[in-house]
Amino acid sequence: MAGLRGSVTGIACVLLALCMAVPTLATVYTVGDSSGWATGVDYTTWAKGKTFAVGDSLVFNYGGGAHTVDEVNASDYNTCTVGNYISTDQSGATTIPLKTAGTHYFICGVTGHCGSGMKLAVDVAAAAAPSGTPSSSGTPPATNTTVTTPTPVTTKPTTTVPSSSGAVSSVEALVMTMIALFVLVVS
Ligand SMILES: [Cu+2]
Repeated sequence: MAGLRGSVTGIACVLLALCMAVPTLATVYTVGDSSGWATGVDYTTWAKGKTFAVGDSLVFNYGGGAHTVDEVNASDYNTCTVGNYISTDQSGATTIPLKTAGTHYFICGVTGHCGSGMKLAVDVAAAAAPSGTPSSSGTPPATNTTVTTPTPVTTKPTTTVPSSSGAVSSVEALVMTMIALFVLVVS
C-alpha cells in the first residue's frame, strides 16, 4: 500500500502548493465591522489583533453628514481636538487608503463624538513587500467617496458581468481535477 499512500501524499502536497500560490491581496478593513463608524463602539478593541500594512485600506460606514472621518495627529487624537484635521470626509462611506507606515489617527469631527468613542488609531506596518512592489508613487488617493444621493437605480439590466475571474476559475478547475484524481486513487 506504499504506492497509494505515496500518491495521496503527493496530491496533498500539490493541493497545499496551489493554496499557497493564491496571492494575498491588500486587505480592506471595515471599521467597526457591522457597527460601522458610530458612537459607543470601542475601536481600540476592534483594532486589537488586526495587522495593518501599507496598501491596506479602511472603510468607514456611517450616515452621511452624521459623522466625519478626520485624520488627525497624535496630539489631537489624544485630546479629541477637532478642526486641525489632515484630511476630512463626511460622505457616509469613507475609504482611507493606508499609504504610509506608522500610526494613523482618526476621529469624528462632530462635537462630543470623539469623546464618545469615535476615535481610531491604527499601526500601519511597511508593506509586506515581496520583490518588486508596484511603486505607490504617482497614484492619486482615489478616495472612494461613494455618492450619497439616493440615485434612482437606472433600470438598465446590462449587469451580465461574469464576476468570476479567469485566474480563480482555472485554479478551481485544477483543484476539482485534483479531488477527482484523489477519489479515483483512493477508491
Ligand atoms: Cu460622529
